[in-house]
Amino acid sequence: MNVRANLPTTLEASAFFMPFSMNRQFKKAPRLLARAEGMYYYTPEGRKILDGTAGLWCVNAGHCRKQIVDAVAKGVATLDFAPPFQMGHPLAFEFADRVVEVAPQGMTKVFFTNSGSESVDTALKLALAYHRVRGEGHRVRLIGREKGYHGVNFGGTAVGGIVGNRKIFGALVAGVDHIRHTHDLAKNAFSRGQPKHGVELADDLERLCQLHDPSTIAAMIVEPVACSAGVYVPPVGYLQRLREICDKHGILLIFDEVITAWGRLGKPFATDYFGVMPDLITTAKGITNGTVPMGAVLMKESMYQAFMNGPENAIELPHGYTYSAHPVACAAGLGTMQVYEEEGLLSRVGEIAKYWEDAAHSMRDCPNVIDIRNIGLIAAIELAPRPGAPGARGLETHIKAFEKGSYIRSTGDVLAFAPPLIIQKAEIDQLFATAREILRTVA
Ligand code: PXG
Ligand code: PLP
Repeated sequence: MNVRANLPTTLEASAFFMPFSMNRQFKKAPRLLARAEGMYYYTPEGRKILDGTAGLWCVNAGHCRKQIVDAVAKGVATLDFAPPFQMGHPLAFEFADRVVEVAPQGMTKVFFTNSGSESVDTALKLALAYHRVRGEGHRVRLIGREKGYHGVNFGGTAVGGIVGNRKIFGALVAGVDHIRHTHDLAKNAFSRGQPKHGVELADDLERLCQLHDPSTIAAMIVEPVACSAGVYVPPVGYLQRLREICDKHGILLIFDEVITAWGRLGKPFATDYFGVMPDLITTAKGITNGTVPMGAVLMKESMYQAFMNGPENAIELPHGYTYSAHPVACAAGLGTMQVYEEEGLLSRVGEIAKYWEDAAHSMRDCPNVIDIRNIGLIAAIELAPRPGAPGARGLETHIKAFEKGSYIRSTGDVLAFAPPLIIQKAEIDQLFATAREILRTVA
């Protein structure tokens, strides 16, 4: 047993193994956040930090919104936990119905999880099981895309396409393949919105169909806009083409909307924005404004009904989490939906997207900038890697931005911007002014 008195007091000696972090570097020079309100974080010393990334792409309504905080407080004091297997509580049903009201037309059933990663693994299992219960158990393959990010569980890691997230974790899941990514600076650098070139990259799915025999493929998963790996906006016509190929071969199309849902593109979901209907949608993050962990998988009625054909005294889907539809998460979600609705946040981005785009592209003359791309309230500035030190410019910018009072995330040498949807023009100016000031100093 570790005796309390012997426990360390400095962060460097702390027990906390930080996720997706440079532990040793961080613990030597921490960047701590102590509280938050609206568009801002505050450090323990009281420094104000403009949140340029909505936390981790999740705090869409801004921080510590009273209605959500109150809903959580009331929720936890009323029902702290209820078993979700063979038992229920009213908020789970109410929240599922509320989500479906906002969801793209035709998405009528909801399976709750606790994160984007769990949503992805749930959707992949649903796809396999759906084929199986319909007598197409030969569809066992799952297709992802290079540079895709689908969370960190085994299924999501396997269909994901970020090498660094995969390579130390063994053989992952059998039967997975990937189509090519869509990043093409030679043709599409400095695109505003959807790039013009690259619809034909979707035909790579057809190539995999020919390679594997399409009747062995269960599902294709893509992020409508690939955010985590560096913001890759789909070329014009690309998602439509993927849909057509999936339809031709009976393959389910999964849109991973963990980031793109809940107003990020100016519509409730990216599915609405692009006008392409997937068979399954995964989401998380903004579903509770990041307050209480929660995720969800949305499906069409026909998929749900495919599972409802067996005996009524049998469990239809042997899958679920202890905390599926957790009552406090449902309370947070209902509070969140109320804020989104009252403030029109799921369509607000449409009003500021042009201003945002212009502000982002005004950075073009900064040193080392090789691309700027944007869609909705998302933007990325790609920097040329420092010779021999890829990622160093990105990280240095992130650290300096924090010192200058802005939270700007870097992924490799790509700076990602995705603030809360409540951002005002003055704050957009401030965010890019900080970035400009720093980029001038990053050699
Ligand atoms: N799918 C997508 C498309 C995501 O963006 C996940 C799944 C996994 O969600 P959870 O809740 O399990 O983390 C994500 C998460 C970044 C960053 O810096 C992005 C995510 C998570 C952490 C960091 O871009 N996206
Ligand atoms: N591992 C063990 C030993 C368990 O008993 C459980 C759940 O009962 C799990 C893992 C899964 O946990 P969760 O349902 O929170 O995902």
